[in-house]
Amino acid sequence: MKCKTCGEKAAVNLKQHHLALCKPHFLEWMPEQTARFIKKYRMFGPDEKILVAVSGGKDSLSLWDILWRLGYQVDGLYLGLGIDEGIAYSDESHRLAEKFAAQRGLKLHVVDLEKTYGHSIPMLAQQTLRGHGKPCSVCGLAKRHEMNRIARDMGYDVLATGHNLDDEAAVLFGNTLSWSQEFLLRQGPVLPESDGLARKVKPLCRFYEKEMTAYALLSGIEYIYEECPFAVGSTSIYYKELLNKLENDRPGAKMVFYISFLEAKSNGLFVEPQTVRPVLNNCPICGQPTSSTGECSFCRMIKKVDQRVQP
Ligand code: Q46
Ligand code: ZN
Ligand code: ZN
Repeated sequence: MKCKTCGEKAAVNLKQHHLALCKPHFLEWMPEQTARFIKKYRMFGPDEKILVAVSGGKDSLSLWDILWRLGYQVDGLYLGLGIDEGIAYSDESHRLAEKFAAQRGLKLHVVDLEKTYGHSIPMLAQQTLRGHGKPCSVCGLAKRHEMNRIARDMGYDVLATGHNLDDEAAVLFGNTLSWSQEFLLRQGPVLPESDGLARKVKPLCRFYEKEMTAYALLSGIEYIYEECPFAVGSTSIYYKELLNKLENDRPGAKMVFYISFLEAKSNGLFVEPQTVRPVLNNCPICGQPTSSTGECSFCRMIKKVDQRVQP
């Protein structure tokens, strides 16, 4: 197969786009497409300060690389979750995120949960869930809280995450199975800023996972291959497998599923109900907006665990 642009031997075959490209042209095509999506969905402008949440995986490091190549002012944020079940997942992903930043002279903020709050994710999960369920709910709450805190405190305009099309299609599939109106309304490439919450964007939401792997490998990004050990057996992986079966039989189905949803949404299929929005208060501990009248759920969780583990 030959590169559509130069006729040299192709390195990747993007079946769903009917496009084969050699390595240099693929590495040009990905940032060009990303720039197109940033503009199309009005994610951010050239003067805005971007904070990328990096996990040490292929998607977030590739996103950082692409935004840097496109010339944006973009720093990274690594959250040390303290996960070392079976493999030193957090240590290794931290090492790779640091290495990536150092190689390019980029700034990486690091927040270690255990050092900052006294508890890692497995500790918090152990104390709050008491052995019932995976730590992902606790982890999601902590990640949202910390990403917003750093974005706000350090003066970033926008928070970018490396969710790809496979991630977004799996979330959409889950939201559709239960017709979760609230989640369907919030799902999309941009979640606007509101009441002290940073704008969130997903510039890779139209790239297949396979494309992201090809970008990371061909551009020589060293990333952690292992998934978080708690991801094993998760519902989102199950949905991804189902969607991959569909994609195998009907190439492009995943993309159509997601893009049609975005189009339907912009055509008014999901209309925000005319209800009064809850008044948000500021958490007395961290100052972040919360719908509760007291502390936010993250600070409540930390306080509860502090009390439990006190000798
Ligand atoms: S939520 Fe769950 Fe992830 Fe946190 S505990 Fe691991 S799998 S890292 S995206
Ligand atoms: Zn070429
Ligand atoms: Zn709080």
